[in-house]
Amino acid sequence: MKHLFPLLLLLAGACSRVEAPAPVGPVPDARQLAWQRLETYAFVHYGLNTFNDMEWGYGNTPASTFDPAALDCDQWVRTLKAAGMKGVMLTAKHHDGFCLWPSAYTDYSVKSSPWRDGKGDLVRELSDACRRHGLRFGIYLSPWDRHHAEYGREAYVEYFHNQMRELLTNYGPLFEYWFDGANGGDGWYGGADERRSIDARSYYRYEEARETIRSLQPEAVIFGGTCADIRWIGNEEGWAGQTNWSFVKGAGDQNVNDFTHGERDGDHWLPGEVDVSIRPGWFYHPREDTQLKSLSQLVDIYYQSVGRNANLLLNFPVDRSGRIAAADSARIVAWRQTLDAEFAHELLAGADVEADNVRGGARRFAPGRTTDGNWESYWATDDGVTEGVLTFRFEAPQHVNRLLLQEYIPLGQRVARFAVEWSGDDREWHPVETGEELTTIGYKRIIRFAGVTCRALRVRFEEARGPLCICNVEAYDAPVLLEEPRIVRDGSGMVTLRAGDRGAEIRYTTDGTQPDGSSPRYEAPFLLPDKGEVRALVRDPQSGRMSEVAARRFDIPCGSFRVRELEPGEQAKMFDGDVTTAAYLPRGLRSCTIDMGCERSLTGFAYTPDAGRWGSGVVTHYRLLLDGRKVAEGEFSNIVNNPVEQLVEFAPQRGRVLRFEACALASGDAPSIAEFSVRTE
Ligand code: FUL
Repeated sequence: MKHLFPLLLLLAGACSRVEAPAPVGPVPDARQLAWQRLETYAFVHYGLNTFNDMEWGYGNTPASTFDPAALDCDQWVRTLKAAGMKGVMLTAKHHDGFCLWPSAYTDYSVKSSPWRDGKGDLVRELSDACRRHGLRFGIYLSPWDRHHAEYGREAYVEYFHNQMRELLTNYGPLFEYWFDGANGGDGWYGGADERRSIDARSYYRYEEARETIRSLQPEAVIFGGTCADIRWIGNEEGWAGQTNWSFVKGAGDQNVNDFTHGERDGDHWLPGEVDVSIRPGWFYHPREDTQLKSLSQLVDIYYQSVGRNANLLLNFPVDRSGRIAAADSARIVAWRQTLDAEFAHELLAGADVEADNVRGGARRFAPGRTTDGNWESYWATDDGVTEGVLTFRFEAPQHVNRLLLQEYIPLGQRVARFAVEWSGDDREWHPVETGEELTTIGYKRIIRFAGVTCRALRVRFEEARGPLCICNVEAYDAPVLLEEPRIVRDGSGMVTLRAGDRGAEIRYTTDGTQPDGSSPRYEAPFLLPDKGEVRALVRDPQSGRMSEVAARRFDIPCGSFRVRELEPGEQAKMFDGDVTTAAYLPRGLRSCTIDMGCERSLTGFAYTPDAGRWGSGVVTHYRLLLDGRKVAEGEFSNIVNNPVEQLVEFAPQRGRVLRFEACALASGDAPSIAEFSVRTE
């Protein structure tokens, strides 16, 4: 009888039509659903900043500076398509107000530049290239405009809406429309050169903007503003929360309490988008040519965004010539090839699937729906059943290290906690080893775990907001990733090389040449007491396969410098090459005095704030004195959103004692210094 029961249920289910589970709100609309399925698409930051080596132009740079010699949108789109990107978003206008299209409402645009003799239209060229290659196109239009004389007053809002209409009308269908939330206050503003503050919630008239977008571009999802369809994920580092609900309390994205995780009791569908740049900055800076994110960092970003129920908007800072730099294209194509290799052979398609509950016993909701390759069909449980077990059995032992899960989100996001287990004999079960909290799933969740050879895998759904609706489960055996090594130098000049994989060996050079399999093998930390460059790679001794090359250029070590205001233990954190340890100046102090021990000829300095989760004291405006003379002063643009090393260069200056002054802080009342170093002649 025990065995007959499921059969009878199935028969009963086949005879009567079993209703689909009722939605558990909130649910996505068709536009949000179509967007979610794009998963990965590209951002391009391009404009006057590219030519001025800036992140946030002030709004006073002449339009004539914009002069790419070999701009080629086909090259961008071909590269991005090869990287599996489904669309491209362009900064049609960034905070500096310069327009990449010949707007009828201003001369501060490509039409006043030498590029294509003032007849160019970059928005047109890119949207056309996207159409030719079958990619979607999207627009970023900065609400903040540091150039416009009327910014802060009514006339600017008219201008902003007029420009929006131009972009929505003239360039074909858009998949996404981005309103950036940044507003630093100060700007050139037609020569006024002052600080202007606005109330972003009311000033830009976002409600009206939404109506315009809806009527002219019904497919476009809106990012930012007060009526968003998707939400920022809360950082520019490339990760979503391990718990990531696609909804929040209240409409719009300006009153979200938790961007990174969403809100379980939310009533408004607002899925997350992870925006991050392939280099430290959003715009191109020659000094970042060697600071591309590594292959393994980019692979991590994929798992921490798409693998955590968010979409990935990956930025490419197109270079001054007007092309995606060769290293960036090679890296991103390698990234796609790595992901393709990781997801090459799906293992559950032929496996036997069983569930402990099937909605109404109906075939339509059977567990096999999770492996039929059809996203529209799903396994569901009965009303009131919010826990369940899905078991997959292999014919022969199988090595597995990835599991991909998808909920059928048209009916809402439900799962709040689950476990993944494996068994070698179908009797004893063990949890897989993963660093991840197994909580939410949503549109897609991908779990990486230490490989196991198993006869069976099972997913125990332990908590959900309603009956389970799982439309897809996949398993993979991803090949070992040869991560390039990490290169770190401490204050005394000792260099440590670290590989992600303990089974791999490291080969390196210190003379600026490319290492290969015959370069010296790294055994222990070594001394690099002066300026120099270290390059290293990881090699799999079995197959001889090698990783990409990691390279770092160092100036003199600063561990012998003395900071008058700090205890030795605290000052060491500024010079130890480790950005995860930060010195804080004593409360009330806004500057520190650094004695270099002897006179030196300096050409620059670099500052890194405490970018840790709980870090504060980020210096946004600085002044540097050398033996009492001012040698540099300015703003670290966008340091709050992107708290990476900030390099400031100047004409050579001789001296011994430096004074680093924090003229303004973004948060906290004590300046933080995770790293400080000098550039010498
Ligand atoms: C931020 C901006 O301030 C950055 O410059 C960049 O455009 C990034 C995508 O958004 O808020």
